[in-house]
Amino acid sequence: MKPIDARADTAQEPTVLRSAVAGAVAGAVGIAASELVAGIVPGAPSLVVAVGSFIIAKQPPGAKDLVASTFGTNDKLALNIAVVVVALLVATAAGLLGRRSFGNASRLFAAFGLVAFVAAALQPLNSPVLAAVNAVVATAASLAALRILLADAGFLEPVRLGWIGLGEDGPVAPWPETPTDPLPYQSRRRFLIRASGFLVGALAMGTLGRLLISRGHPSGIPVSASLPAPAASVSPLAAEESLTAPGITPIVIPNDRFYQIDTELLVPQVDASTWQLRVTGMVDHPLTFTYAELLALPLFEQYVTLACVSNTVGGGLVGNTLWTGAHLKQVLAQAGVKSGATQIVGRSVDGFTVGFPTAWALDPARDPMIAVGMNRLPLPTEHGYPARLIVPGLYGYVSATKWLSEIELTTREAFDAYWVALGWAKDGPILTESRIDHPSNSAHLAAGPVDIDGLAWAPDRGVGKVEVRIDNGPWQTALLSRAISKATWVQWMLRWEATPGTHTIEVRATDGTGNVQTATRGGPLPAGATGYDQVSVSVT
Ligand SMILES: Nc1nc2c(c(=O)[nH]1)N[C@H]1C(S)=C(S)[C@@H](COP(=O)(O)O)O[C@H]1N2
Ligand SMILES: [Mo]
Repeated sequence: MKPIDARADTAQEPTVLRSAVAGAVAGAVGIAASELVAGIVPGAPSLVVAVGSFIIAKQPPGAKDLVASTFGTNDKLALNIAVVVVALLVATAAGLLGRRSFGNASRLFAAFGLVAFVAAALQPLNSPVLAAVNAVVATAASLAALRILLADAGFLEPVRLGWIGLGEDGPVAPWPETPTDPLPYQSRRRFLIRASGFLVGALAMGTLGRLLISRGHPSGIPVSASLPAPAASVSPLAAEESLTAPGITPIVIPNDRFYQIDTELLVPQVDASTWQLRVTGMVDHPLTFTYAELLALPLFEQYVTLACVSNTVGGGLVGNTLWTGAHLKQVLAQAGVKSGATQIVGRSVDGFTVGFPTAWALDPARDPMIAVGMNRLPLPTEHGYPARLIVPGLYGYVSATKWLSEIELTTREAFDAYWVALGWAKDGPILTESRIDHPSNSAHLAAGPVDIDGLAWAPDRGVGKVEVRIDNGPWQTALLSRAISKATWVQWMLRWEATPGTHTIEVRATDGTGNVQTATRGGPLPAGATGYDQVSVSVT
């Protein structure tokens, strides 16, 4: 490289701005390096994700409202971005500190690395060793970049080979008395070139790291391609079990369109060849199943509608699909449930927990399952591969443990599951709900016949009736698809002669026991959202 002649270049006094930029760029280099390590090294946690997950896990009780939406894919992205922004602000502060004392800047970076390490190491799926390695990589990369940039900015002596200036105290390059006599190594051009070079490098490393992380580790865990034939399978759906209307939400949601809710920023990649499911607690015979042993149990299929308690009225956090799995009751019988074991706790490899009454699971009217398949394919990773619980009639947060690792029999009093401890109801029966899918809110329609359609569910009491009313008029009974079972949703439809003007359409469902959906608006905290879904349309 051609030596830079500081006198020919615009030599300048080191500026506050440059130290701030140096800090932020150094922070970006550290974050990007750690993301790259997380992408390349199997098992190394992403520190960004670790800090985000830590925030989700440590939220104050009752705050799921805020975090419920955080579970949506976009909000998870937002949380990741927020973590990066905060980290860059801290790094900027380190840059500013570095003007007076590189030692203090180092300590701030090291403290931040320590926080990221603790956040990562506290999560059950992360290896503390790899978390430590990654935090050290991030800290060292940031410090090296900061040391070089602060020198380029004129705050420190130029970096000599093999020395990144760790622990050095105070600016070692006193500013000369006269601005006409700059130190030879101070150069605005060199600072700009190097800072932008580092930034581009950080973007490249970060992008590559993220890509590798989201595609799973290169040494990727194989997901089994098919399931054994179930001992009992369902027959194809009858024609009456679906309504035909253009664009109507299908009775069975395809796997890639099924809603996803969990506390994970990156879903656990479980290796089914080493995975085990344990049945523990108040049982006569604790059991352990490998994936092969679980698949060797008599498998059965059933359609069950799963819903999220944090779904708002009219929202999409609900889905119906064909699950394949083992009978939970059979596994419990094999284990021998002790009397007094009133709660079944489902634990996930990631530490997430659910809890539901043993009596609910053992009720002869329902067949809860240890599910291994969705729409006749192995569970997708996002939906709990290799196994999860599906308990008809209960919200997911009390029942549907994904990446299941343990079923523990205990008492209701002895344990509060993940969301219950955060202020959500201990019992989570799915409320009777109905939703208008068409027309959409604020739609413009032509006068004449309009088909209104949507879904209604009340697992596992069944849907008895769906009614629609226009502009507070009389409730009109809608046409229903024939319910597959009491545990599934139904489609409904009503033909309406739309007249010019603005109209409000409302829907309500009655469950199989004759109880009408709650009209009062409320929730979703603590037990689910109530109130009727409604849309406004203008007709011309
Ligand atoms: N391990 C684990 N399982 C979990 C959760 C979670 O955060 N972690 N969320 C639960 C919640 S709140 C719901 S609504 C369902 C959603 O299942 P799905 O993502 O397959 O739709 O999973 C449940 N199982
Ligand atoms: Mo949920």
